[in-house]
Amino acid sequence: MAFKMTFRWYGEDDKTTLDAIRQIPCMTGIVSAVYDTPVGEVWSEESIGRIKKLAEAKGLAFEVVESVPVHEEIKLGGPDAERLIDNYKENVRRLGKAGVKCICYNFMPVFDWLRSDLSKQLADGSNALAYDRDTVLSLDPLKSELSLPGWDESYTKDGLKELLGRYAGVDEEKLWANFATFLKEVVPVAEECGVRMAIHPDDPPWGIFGLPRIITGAASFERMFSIVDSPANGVTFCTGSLGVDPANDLPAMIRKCGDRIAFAHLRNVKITGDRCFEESGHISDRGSLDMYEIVSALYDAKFDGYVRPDHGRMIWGETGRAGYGLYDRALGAMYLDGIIEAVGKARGEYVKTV
Ligand code: DNO
Repeated sequence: MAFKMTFRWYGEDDKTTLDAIRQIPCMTGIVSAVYDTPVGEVWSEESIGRIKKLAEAKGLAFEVVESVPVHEEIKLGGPDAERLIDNYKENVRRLGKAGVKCICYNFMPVFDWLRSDLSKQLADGSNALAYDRDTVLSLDPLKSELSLPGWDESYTKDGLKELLGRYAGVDEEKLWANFATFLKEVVPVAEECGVRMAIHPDDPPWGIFGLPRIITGAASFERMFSIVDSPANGVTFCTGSLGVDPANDLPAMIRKCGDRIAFAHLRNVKITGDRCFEESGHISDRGSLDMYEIVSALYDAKFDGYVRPDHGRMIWGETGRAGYGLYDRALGAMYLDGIIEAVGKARGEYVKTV
């Protein structure tokens, strides 16, 4: 059992520096990715090696990649899918060779995570990401000037229109079939390389803009495990993504699939209405999720993997990448570390995060 505390770092352009990250007392490593290569292509060993070298020079490990993005052609099952899956496998091999143990990815068509507001003012004067169902329903991605955190900025309006058009023929079952093809090809390679694939749930866990979304709760996990039964076919248990659907009983899900959780994104969310939520501070008291119960369930499941605080609010006047400032994520990490220590010591099972 192990909880290895990590922090997401967006590379050398990130305002949050490795020097800052190393000063958060519980940090063991960073979570990062190669950002200089177009989606779908093979990452150079130099670029991978550079992240590792920079991190290790600051005493931080580089064992988790978030993300190796899955090209839309693969999700669509398009004519170029086979070549792109081969590239993906090559990335898994190269990352494994560089010491990476866990690869976070997602299978969300077109959009990654989606919010209607990137800086909603909270009662304490901080601001955070929020999602309002009616606002999202009123949006037309082809018309509105959207700037979304998970949005691939490289889409032109025409490119996006064409892409959305191609998805018109892809329902949930078709997406599952394409996902199965991907898993059957990639998971065995990961297993061979000592890497665990960790799918990130859809965020939010329901369909948007008419696009199918399939990784939404306990049944999705069971279905994907049945496609390829391997410890390398794992999940990123993102409490904030799964937790906005009250039907998801997170501690129960953790107890059920705990040995498949390779990576845990631990953050709180406050459900403010039907399909409406805001991202609160990490502590249980501020949100709808009980973080103590979640950590306890991870202990019950004999969790052995990486943990990271997730989106933070913007506090103390900080500005920067929505959800990914330094201060509130650092507070979150320390809070989580405290719970991990307290639960672990009470059970006589505490394994230090560092
Ligand atoms: C958002 C992140 C996601 C995540 C991807 C994984 O903050 O959790 O963008 O990195 O979905 O592929």
